[in-house]
Amino acid sequence: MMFSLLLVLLVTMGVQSSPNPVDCNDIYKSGFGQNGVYTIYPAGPTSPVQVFCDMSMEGGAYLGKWTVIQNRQDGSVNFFRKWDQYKRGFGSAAGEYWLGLEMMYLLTKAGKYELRVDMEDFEGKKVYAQYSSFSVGSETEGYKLTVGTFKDGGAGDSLTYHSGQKFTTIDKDQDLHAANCAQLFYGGFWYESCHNTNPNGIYAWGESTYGIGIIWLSWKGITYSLKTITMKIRPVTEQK
Ligand SMILES: [Ca+2]
Repeated sequence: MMFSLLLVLLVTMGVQSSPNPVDCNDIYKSGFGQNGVYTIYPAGPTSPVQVFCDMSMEGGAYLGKWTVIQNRQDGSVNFFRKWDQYKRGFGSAAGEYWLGLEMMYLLTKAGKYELRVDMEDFEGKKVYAQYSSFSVGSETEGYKLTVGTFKDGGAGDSLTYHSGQKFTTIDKDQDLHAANCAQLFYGGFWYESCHNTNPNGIYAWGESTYGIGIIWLSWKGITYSLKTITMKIRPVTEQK
């Protein structure tokens, strides 16, 4: 009896050792190694948010684990949404979703993160693009995007063009084009005038009218809409 109580106490203490994980790396460190949906608290203990965690290993070395901030895979979620939705996030962590700009801001304000964009075409080919840093400014700063040095995983670089840009939605134009790029290209993004990538565009099953699909220009061009695209971030750790 005493033993059981002690065990329950120890298990409870163990779970509570990281009571409010801010990202998937914290989840992993507290003993959860499976890919899947977990709850994180980037905005504090009263604001839980569900995310998909990619806990996979790379080359055996310990590296931080990936927190998915954006995912497209089947067209099941509508991404043509207004500012408030892009700010708060939408969709399902088990499928397609957008984490939300406020959460991205809070996460990347608290620590240094790198970004990886994984993508796949309808022939089953997979490539990626990686950036040495990723941060999102505050709402006052227009949720401005900043990405660091590009590393090629076969996709080429279609995101550096967007670094330094504010976020634009159908109802909030903060891009550099005379018109509203979100209205022109049916998405919401850190448009410039307008884009080299449109990950939140229309799920178009391969063939896209000019620029409106899920585009990654440097890999498949401006009229190919990808099968999947996933944006994920992890804390930058010192290499030892
Ligand atoms: Ca504009």
